[in-house]
Amino acid sequence: MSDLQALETEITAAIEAAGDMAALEAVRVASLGKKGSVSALMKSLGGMSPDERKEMGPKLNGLKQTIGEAIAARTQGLRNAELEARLAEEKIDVTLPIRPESQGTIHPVSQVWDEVVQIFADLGFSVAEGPHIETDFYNFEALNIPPEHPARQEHDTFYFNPRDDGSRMVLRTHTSPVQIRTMETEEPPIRIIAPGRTYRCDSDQTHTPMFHQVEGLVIDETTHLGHLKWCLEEFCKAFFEVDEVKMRFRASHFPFTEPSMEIDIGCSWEGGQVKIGTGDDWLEILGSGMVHPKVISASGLDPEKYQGFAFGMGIDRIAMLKYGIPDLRAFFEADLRWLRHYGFSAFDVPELAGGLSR
Ligand code: 2U9
Repeated sequence: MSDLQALETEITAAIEAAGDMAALEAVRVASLGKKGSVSALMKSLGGMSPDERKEMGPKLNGLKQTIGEAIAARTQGLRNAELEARLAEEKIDVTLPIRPESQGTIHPVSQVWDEVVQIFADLGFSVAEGPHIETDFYNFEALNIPPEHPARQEHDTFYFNPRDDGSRMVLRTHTSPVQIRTMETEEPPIRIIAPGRTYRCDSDQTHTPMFHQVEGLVIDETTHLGHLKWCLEEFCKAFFEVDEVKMRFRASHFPFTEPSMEIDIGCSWEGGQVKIGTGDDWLEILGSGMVHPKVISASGLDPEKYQGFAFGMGIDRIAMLKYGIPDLRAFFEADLRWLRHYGFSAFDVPELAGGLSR
């Protein structure tokens, strides 16, 4: 074996044996570095005769290239091994149960929101969403609430600064704009609920500037008041988890429905606790009615062909009723003791088959 071959064998063996990047770098410096063995041989070319140089030059260049390639291959091998080791070490088993010390809870509003969605999904409704910052048209005009209508005062609206054309955007005072937008874009039959945040400039023991509503809308060619009554009765039984519920439909007035009804459910009070379903007392829980023909045509549908019903309720309010929570303002104070007391386990996912709440 020639000296050059012996050197190549020695260096490539050292490259293969390098266990990490630092060891590999040391082999590179010792061979191809400024004072390395191969570099020294390259320098010796200058002192050779032309014939010797002709013979040795290509051999040394070949050696240099072989070592360079061996170093590059080993570098890649070491990087791959490094990555494999990291992946093995940092592997997370997402199927492991959560740590017992985890103290997060699901807020009652989120829980009740999910319960309502589950019940209406079972009745064939889908969930619709829309912007929180709305135009006057979607929040008022299309809902048969023209400027100067007395209902505008009741809505305690948060207005944004006027735009160049004088119009002012509003924080939606109800989720009704979502239904208008749905009627504009979808062909009946329509069966939707619109749960979401709503905003009114009002704050006392029973009102917060931001609160949660869920509204519903059914539009088809022959939808009538009987459908409304059945649907809301089914909702109340499922939500309060009772077999029978006494209901009272009281004539009311909303600009967007005609006729309009407020719905009370029977209840009784035992030891300061309300019992839902039976009894001689009443609790108001819903507003409802047949959608006003003007609202149907403002959304681009033909009121001669289509009719339907709508309803609305406060999620915060029905959460308080169902879970015996006395103070609305505590909902939004982020008090950990309150959340631990009234919050739900993350495993308590509401679903009808297993009972909504356990
Ligand atoms: C369209 C047509 C009709 C939605 C309705 C009510 C009655 C109602 C209140 C309940 C308590 C609001 O949270 S609350 O203060 N809502 O009484 N809402 S009918 O009617 C609509 C909505 C959209 C296109």
